[in-house]
Amino acid sequence: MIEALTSSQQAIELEDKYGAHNYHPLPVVLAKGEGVHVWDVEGKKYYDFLSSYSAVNQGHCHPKIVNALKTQAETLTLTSRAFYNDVLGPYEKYLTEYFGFDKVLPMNTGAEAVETALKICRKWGYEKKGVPENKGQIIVFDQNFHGRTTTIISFSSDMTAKKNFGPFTHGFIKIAYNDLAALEEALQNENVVGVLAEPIQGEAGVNVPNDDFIPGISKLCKEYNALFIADEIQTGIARTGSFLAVCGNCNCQNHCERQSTYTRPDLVILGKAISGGVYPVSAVLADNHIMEVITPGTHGSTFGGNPLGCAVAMAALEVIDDENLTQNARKLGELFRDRMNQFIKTNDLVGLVRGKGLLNAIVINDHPDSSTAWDICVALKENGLLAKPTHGNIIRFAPPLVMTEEQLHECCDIIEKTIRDFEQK
Ligand code: IF1
Repeated sequence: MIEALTSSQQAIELEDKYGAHNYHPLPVVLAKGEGVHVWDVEGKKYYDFLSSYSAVNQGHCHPKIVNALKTQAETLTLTSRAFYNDVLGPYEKYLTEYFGFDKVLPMNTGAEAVETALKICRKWGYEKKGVPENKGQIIVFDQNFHGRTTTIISFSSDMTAKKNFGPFTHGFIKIAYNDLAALEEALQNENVVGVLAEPIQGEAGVNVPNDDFIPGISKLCKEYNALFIADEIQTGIARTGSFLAVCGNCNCQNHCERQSTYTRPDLVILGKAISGGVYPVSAVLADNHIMEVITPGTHGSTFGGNPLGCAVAMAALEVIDDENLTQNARKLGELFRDRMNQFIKTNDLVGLVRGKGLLNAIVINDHPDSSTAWDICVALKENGLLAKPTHGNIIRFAPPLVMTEEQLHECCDIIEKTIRDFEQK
């Protein structure tokens, strides 16, 4: 019998005693979520300004997505891929048409999808580009975050995520982000089979590259016959004010119309908000000439493409359209950065604000090793808004995309008041 929790402190003590200490959460214990709000065990209400790292773009417990979960859960949850099921095909059609690719390989977590994309890229390199087997190299970028499997941390810059987990996987070349000259130099290596990039580096502190960086990756990959792999796990699904962050400044209202500014990667990796934070779903999208290197027995997963996840994902993506969340993210993101830039003129603690759509961050004017950003997040919690530093002195602000303009202004009021009070301490 699971004992009912009577206090937040009790929950924290249970996690401390029985759970691995692989996180250092803010001292708040959530018990309920609805839209842009969450409540703790004692019933205190908060604005969620992290959205579970951009997995809850559609808002907590969105009724349409939860209903899709319930309906499918009472019908058929898992068949494995040993057999067909009546949801996977329709989902694959829906997803590939939604984002404009020929095929999808369905997986579960983001890291699994990243691993899948790396495997597809390597196999394409050997079987299509003619790179000698086991010599394939994939270019990655400093300060990347793509997950926590052994292969992925093999090319991480974060020693905390990497130290003492070796030996590591070979075949990766790491270069400076946002540097097309360095990329062209690295592409001189004929064994390069791909380039893996986040359109905006989330964990690095919402690192927004120059406008020409993403299109430049695509152009150079075509020139040097390498695959451009876009990791849109955190930036995708309307978060940055377009369906995919690689859509750049594309203003199309439809999915992936080949607008002039649209950069089309060779592989797109999706996760997190593809299911609205209701169920683990991830995916790799590519066209036939790439995806055809995957044949029976070369890749798979017990839960990959399960009916429950497919039903949830279709509902979650419909919500993005139904509620115009891409346009809302773009509009509210501009509003948020305007408010923060006005605020920055009035105080010394916040150095700058940066981001795109509703993926933003502020840089605190203190040493990255100081606890100031953390302490500000604890003070924000006391004032009813939940956010968490990415690294050191950077606080990421990423509310659900269903937020209204009035709610966003209220949140900016909370952020500004909290930092002003903090500064006056
Ligand atoms: C943690 C960070 C964010 C991701 C990108 C792949 C993955 C992620 C761009 C892997 C996952 C999560 C993981 C979670 C915290 C969070 C995170 F702080 F770790 F870096 F969002 F910035 N590509 N990001 O952001 O997807 O396997 O987790 O489903 O590991 O602490 P996953």
